[in-house]
Amino acid sequence: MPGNLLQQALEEIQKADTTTALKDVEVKYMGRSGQITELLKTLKDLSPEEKRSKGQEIQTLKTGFTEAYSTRERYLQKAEIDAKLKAEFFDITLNEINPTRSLQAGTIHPLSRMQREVEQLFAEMGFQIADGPEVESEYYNFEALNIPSHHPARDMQDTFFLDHPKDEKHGHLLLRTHTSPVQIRMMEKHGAPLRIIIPGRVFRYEATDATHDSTFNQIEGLFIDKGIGLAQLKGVMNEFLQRFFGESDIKVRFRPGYFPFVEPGIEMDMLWKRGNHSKWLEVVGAGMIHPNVLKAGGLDPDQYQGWAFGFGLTRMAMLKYGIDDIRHLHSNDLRFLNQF
Ligand code: FA5
Repeated sequence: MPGNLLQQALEEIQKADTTTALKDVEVKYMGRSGQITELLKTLKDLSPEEKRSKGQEIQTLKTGFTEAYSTRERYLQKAEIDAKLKAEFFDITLNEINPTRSLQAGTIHPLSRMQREVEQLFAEMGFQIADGPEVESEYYNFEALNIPSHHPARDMQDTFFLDHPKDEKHGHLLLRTHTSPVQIRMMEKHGAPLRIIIPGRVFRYEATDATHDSTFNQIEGLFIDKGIGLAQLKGVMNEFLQRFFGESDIKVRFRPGYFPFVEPGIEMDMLWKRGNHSKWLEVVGAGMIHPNVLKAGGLDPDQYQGWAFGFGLTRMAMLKYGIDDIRHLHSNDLRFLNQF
């Protein structure tokens, strides 16, 4: 009976829960010797009238089957794709759940952290923060700082020169050997009074060892106003060191130092403890700004005085964290960096 047959086929189509099972139902009814196919084969033995009525019945059966089949097929295909996608879902919480895989979060480099700390301390003392270019001219790095060419003081800071044509006014380009050239740039730009610090990287063409690197960080300080003296410089430096190193028993010594851009000049050393023995480590150069430097910055030395200092930030990091070789700080060695 075609009506019963359709009923039975539709039930089987609904029951098929995979596309493979559905395919089996299709074979069972519509395959080469499927039940509907077999019914069609019987048509040829019937009389023309019977053929017409039976033919129509079988045709309705076939259409009913095909429609139900395609609807079910589309449904099952979609369900199978959805299941597949669900299985491919990327679980972003996996790293937290799985204790064998830890997430490596980056941290701030000890030098950057120290620089921020120093900036904060000076900001609290009323200093502004500025910066200047790492590629400088001979003029700003030396000339304007009272170090003319052929002055022996140029040899105090061995220099990386850039392969670049010489400029008439500013001379060769170079990698700045200290942060002091920014003193001139600040005077030119802002005039006086000034109270700023200038952190930055500096470069020297010199052999490295445990306390010397060819790239290191300095913090320049600049204070220009009327009636300024060395006493304030010492006061600010002491205050800064006390805040920076906290209550720890730091030992410092001041001594006269020579820099062409200050007069008088001083240097300060700090006691660096390495195991059983300790050694004085030069940490900062400073002094009263030379009148020629004020003039180069466009200021009148009869009206304004000032002092400046240049801290070796990298050396201070060695003292603060007990680092025994300055080169660790630029090694990018995670065994070293992970300690901070
Ligand atoms: C200067 O660079 C002067 N511009 C400092 C200054 C500024 C003096 C303002 C007066 C007024 P000096 O070459 O000494 O000076 O370097 C300053 C500090 O940088 C040193 O005290 C030391 O702490 C650090 N330093 C110098 N050379 C190196 C190096 N190769 N590696 C690491 N730190 C260094």
